[in-house]
Amino acid sequence: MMVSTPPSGASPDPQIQSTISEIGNSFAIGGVFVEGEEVHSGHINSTYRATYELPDGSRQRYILQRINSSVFKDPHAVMRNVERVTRHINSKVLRVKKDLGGQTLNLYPARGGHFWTEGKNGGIWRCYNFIEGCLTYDVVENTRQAYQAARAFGSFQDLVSDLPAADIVETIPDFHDTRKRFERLVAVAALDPCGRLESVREEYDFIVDRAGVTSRLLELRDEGALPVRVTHNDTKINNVMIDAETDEAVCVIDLDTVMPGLSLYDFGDLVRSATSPAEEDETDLSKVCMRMPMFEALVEGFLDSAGGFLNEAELSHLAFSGKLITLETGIRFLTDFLEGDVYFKIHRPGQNLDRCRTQLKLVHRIEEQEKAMESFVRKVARGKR
Ligand code: ADP
Ligand code: GN1
Ligand code: MG
Repeated sequence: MMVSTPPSGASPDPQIQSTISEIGNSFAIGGVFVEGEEVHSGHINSTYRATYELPDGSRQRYILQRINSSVFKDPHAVMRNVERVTRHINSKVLRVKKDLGGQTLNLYPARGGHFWTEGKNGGIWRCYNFIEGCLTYDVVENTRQAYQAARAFGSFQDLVSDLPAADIVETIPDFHDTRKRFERLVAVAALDPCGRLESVREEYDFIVDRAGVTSRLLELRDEGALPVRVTHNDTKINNVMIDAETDEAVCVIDLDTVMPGLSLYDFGDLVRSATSPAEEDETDLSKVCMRMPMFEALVEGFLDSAGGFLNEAELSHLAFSGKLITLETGIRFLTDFLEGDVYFKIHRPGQNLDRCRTQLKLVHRIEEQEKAMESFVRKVARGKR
């Protein structure tokens, strides 16, 4: 599925119109409010596209977004990070490339001097420029999109590499600590607050069988083999805007989890979200697979932009990172299902369990091809030395 414009003919929800026009009024944006529509991609924040008409009759679009404050306990800290990161990227793009022709993410100031405003019913809202001419994909359609997305996230890492880690707050502590994610699943399963454990025995056992791998990157980090860098941490494929005509990756979005992390988390989440042709909540598990050509395109793209700074340990764990982050995400979906769906947005009962199942199936598919994936990485890395 891709996300661009809302379904045509859908009648605007009056509640959304009044909320969005009111929130839009708080920001320093020009023109007359025309309409607001909810964007239904993304599992965390509430996102709306707002259209304004300018005096010359042209239209200008913006993204208005309410930060999910049960996921981000300190939304003001999230905003400080996003301000810091967008400022850094914009000034660097201007200084280094001397070109702002491409689109970058920009926050608009709100009345009162901040880059956020508080909604009437609470909640912290922000306003971004709308990245025009682009789509986001939940499922990658071709290898060019995969290559482009991976290259964009590698470049993003390069761009933020000189951002002092001390300037960035950890918006969600231990976000990619797979071991802690696993331990939390075990703790929640022991309590089984919604009485759902019996229905997920198979999935739970699949994860417990793989407990051994959950600490591997953490140990390498603690030994100093894997450097801690400022990373994106949520490189899901629909967090990069892709040009609708050329399939070029135009702009990395969703900056809420930019914080110190491992490069491998970013590559791993690309493998998780870009190699399977199935939707994340697909119920026909026979559709889930790890498409080798997509993996190869991800490796090529990531190494074209990040290959110059990745070390040997990072390179030799690229394939493993795909398996690990897919397992970790399966663990997180299962934990949320057992807890009663309190973290990820769901649109139907059982959706988090379906999401968990596709992740575990993909882990299995990666395991079957892990050797071939590793040898492809070695081949490409050798060629780039
Ligand atoms: P979440 O944290 O809920 O995933 P995102 O910031 O990823 O929120 O936004 C959700 C979706 O909204 C994205 O996948 C994308 O389709 C759309 N979107 C977000 N920011 C922009 C933007 N600046 N321009 C155009 N579309 C955007
Ligand atoms: C969430 O926000 P979104 O939809 O881009 C989640 C990621 C998960 C992903 C799974 C802050 O990403 O960590 O990998 O869902 N974001 C947060 O689809 O938890
Ligand atoms: Mg997102």
